[in-house]
Amino acid sequence: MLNPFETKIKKMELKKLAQTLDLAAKNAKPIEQLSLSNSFDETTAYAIQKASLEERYARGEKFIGLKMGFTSKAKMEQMGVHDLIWGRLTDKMRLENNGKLELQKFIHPRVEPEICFLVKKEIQEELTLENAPEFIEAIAPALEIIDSRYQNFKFSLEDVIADNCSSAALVLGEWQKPEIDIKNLKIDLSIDGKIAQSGSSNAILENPWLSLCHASRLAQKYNQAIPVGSIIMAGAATSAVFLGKNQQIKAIVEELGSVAFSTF
Ligand code: OOG
Ligand code: MG
Repeated sequence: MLNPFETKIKKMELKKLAQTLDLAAKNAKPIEQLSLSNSFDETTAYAIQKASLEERYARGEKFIGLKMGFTSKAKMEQMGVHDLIWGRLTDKMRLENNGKLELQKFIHPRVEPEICFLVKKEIQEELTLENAPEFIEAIAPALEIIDSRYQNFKFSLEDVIADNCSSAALVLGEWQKPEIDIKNLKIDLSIDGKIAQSGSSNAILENPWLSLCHASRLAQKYNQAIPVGSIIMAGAATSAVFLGKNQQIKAIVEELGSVAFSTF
């Protein structure tokens, strides 16, 4: 047990680390991995993440949902990290479908194709594969733009959790009926009309619905509400690809359709 004085120090340090990460994102200036000079566990990493989001909320950004990370082997292997993570999304991160992404606002952004769920009933329990569909209004093809605030996109599991799981931006395609079977759908990521990554929705925990179940479990564990209208990104189906200027990015998900943006 920490005595109240130690708790206070800890809170101050937490806030300082959260502000450091928030500023790095805001100014698009990378920082050294926090774990190189601080020792903190996964629970503390989530507390830093929460505190960094509070900086965003204080600037008027609104919570819009959650994202799951490292739900596919391709991503785990690419980043050398081996556990599921989750982060929080805000309205400012959302770019309209076919919109333009200004690369200058990011450090070293990468893009990855995903699937996104829209919540129709508040989630206050850990969902199962059986009851999860009752909570979902629609499903859309999605693109996530991740941008680690750490130099060289290098981090430990605790570092990336504290950094809100590299969340930077997202684009959603048109919402589709949730009855569509989303297992085993082909997912392609194309850049300037050429396929850059190709995978299957099966790569997402062998069933993207399972990612939603994990999101509900983790939200319960960390006391994060998932109100009606929230979105939940299931995690990338392929490795992520670095973005360059003046590119046309598109994800095509079999049955669900496509989603796109361009860079400048
Ligand atoms: C962390 C974010 C992982 C996913 O879909 O697996 C993620 C990172 O790779 O920087 O968003
Ligand atoms: Mg992702």
